[in-house]
Amino acid sequence: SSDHLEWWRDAKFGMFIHWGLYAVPAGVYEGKQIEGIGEWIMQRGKIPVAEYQGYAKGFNPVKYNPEAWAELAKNAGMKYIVITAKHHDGFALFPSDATEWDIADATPYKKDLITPLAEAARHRGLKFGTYYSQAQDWTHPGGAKAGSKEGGGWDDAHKGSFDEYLKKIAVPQTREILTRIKPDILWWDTPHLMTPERAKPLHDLIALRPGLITNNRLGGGYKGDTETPEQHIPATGIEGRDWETCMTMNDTWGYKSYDDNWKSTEVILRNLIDIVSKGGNYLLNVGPTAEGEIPEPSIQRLQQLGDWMKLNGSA
Ligand code: JFZ
Repeated sequence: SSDHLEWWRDAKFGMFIHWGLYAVPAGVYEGKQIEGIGEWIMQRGKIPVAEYQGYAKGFNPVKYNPEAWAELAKNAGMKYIVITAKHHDGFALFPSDATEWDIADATPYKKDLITPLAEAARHRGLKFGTYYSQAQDWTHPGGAKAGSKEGGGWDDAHKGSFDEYLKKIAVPQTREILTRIKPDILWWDTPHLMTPERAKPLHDLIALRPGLITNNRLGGGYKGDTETPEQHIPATGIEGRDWETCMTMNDTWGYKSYDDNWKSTEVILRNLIDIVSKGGNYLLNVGPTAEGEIPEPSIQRLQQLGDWMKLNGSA
């Protein structure tokens, strides 16, 4: 409940983008469809680190068109975009000096994926946010793994100190994001193993970006600015807190080639109206392919939402 949230409260509707190397296997490992959300395939398939790293060589999103993505969001009536700068697989979609496990060093594409989207968004008057998995990291030694104690994992390469991981990867990368990409929103996720002592150095970095909006998933007792109900709409909103329902259009965040369980445009529109009527924001997800394309069913739905917005004077 402070002024830096003013634009966010007015915004109501944003685009969430889960994009990363998991779009290469796209839900299939060793010829088998792996159950669950696509961006968790490394964990669900217990894929060894060295093997997963091979996906980077197949990640060459030459069809990526950040201008078209920002235009799609804008025309759907969305006012901001939040993209995965690093998800749980530890891979950075921006060039990072803290690691070689990033777009610049590990892929044939080599070019930053995040800053061009920030620029395309801002060029259209949209705000820009970065998702950052601060605790879970399934590649860098010591990173947290859901369901495991410190140092646990499914590969010897996971062994290491969580505190060292925070010091060498999470803190420097958060600083890179805040000073180079300069987002308006920092979207933390899954605070596994986070304590007040561990969260504090990350929390202290927020001061680098005056006005930055953060969510409630840093951990260590920090509440952030916004609640993040996941895949559901609280029946009567959330008393005394700003909130944002994040939701998929099908059943995955990261791209899966065979997930065809798309919500209808009507359902998505009803969700938006329901959420806004209860005082919340709607962060609606798209999961682009490894070539850099937003799936056609998502594009169609966003265009239909835009048609409704124009009829009703909100885009
Ligand atoms: C997390 C991630 O693990 C997932 O891959 C995706 O990025 C999603 C947006 O966030 O998943 C969660 C986090 C929190 C809850 C459920 C799933 N929760 O609080 O119920």
